[in-house]
Amino acid sequence: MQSHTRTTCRSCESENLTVFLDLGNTALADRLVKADELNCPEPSFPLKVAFCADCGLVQILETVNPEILFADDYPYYSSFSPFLLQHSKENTLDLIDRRQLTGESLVIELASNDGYLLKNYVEQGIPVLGIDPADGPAAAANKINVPTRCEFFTKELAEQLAAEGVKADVIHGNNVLAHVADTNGFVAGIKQLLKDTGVAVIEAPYLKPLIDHCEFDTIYHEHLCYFSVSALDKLFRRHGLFLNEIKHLSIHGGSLRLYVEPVENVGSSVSEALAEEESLGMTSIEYFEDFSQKVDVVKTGLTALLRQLKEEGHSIAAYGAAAKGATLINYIGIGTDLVDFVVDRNVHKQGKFMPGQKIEILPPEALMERKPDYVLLLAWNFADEIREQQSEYEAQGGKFIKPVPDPIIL
Ligand code: JHZ
Repeated sequence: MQSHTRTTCRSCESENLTVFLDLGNTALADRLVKADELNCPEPSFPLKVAFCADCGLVQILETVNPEILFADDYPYYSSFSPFLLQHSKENTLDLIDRRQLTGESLVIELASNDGYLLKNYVEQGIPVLGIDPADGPAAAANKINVPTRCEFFTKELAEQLAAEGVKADVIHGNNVLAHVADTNGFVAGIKQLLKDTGVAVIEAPYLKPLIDHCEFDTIYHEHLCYFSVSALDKLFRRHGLFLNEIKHLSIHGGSLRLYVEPVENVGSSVSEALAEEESLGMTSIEYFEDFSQKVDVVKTGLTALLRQLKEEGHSIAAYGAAAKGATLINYIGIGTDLVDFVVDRNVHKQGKFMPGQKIEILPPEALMERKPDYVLLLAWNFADEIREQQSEYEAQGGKFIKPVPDPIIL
């Protein structure tokens, strides 16, 4: 089966779901099109976003088979962003210190990708285990001596590992909780693998900036859930885990780092966030009701801006063959009539084409070679890093366009 449509909440299984945004039938954001596939039909799936009135979880209704979503040629490699590498290193050094980790400890990462995070523990002599279902990134991790099992993390795998005596002091899970179809099984698996004194440190994009800054492009089939603190709190408690601390992070347009433990010790960061969400009304559907209109304002504004630039005779390219870029260009309808090419540092993406709109992906050097007048920042979350690298392009008169929350020329 390629996909199925849910009628109950991914967390609490209530039927009280209300759809507040429909992005239409959409191609898969990380399924880049190869040159010899350009004339083949592309699979596309509904992308409807709903709110659960019982536990407050925002979620998409369609579940695409993970074997299709995270297939062998899954192109996302964490190590292409120096900012992400630095961010991950600081996280590990902080935990080594806070939890007094040693050569006797064990750190597990779920969705460990190419070993970008665990390698920091390996360097300090701390034992690690990576678990990731994507062949390419998992092989890259093993190559740099980050032991990695190429598998999906499920409740069953957790039971198997626990039976082998594997118990972790720290479990990392960055940008994975929102990706798993069996949300409850995944959290139950974490509980199973965590020592009584252990901590799960989980990063996930935060629902509040998504709504406040109209980051609708971060919605795609890989992201099944869009978490508020209150929905997370309920999810963990159901499995005997407690969300004791959160940190707000700027990464990916605004994320949360969650510190989750088997013992209850809720700090002020969590109680304050719960109170804020309650007072803002994020725990009821009204908060989300005008989101669809806000998305259409971005659509109209960005289309008008790009069309005007084209009419004035300017050339436009885009930066970042990001998954979020696929949602943006496909929902707004930005094709090769507006954008000539996309650049991306990730060598696994170069030479392929964006899903849906089939815009060619080239190395970043193409910007200086072809000198487009404008560059649409599809990876707007890395705007500062990208502009720093491309300072020569800007110095020579090139301009960047940031699409959200309001399309602007930087
Ligand atoms: P980036 C990914 O989404 C995929 P994407 C995934 N589904 C997820 O959950 C989120 O991350 C969190 C490139 N780049 O990271 C690299 C440059 O070329 O925002 C990427 O292709 N030069 C797992 O894909 C893209 O831009 C650079 O200097 O939306 C950025 O994609 C930098 C910094 C990035 O995530």
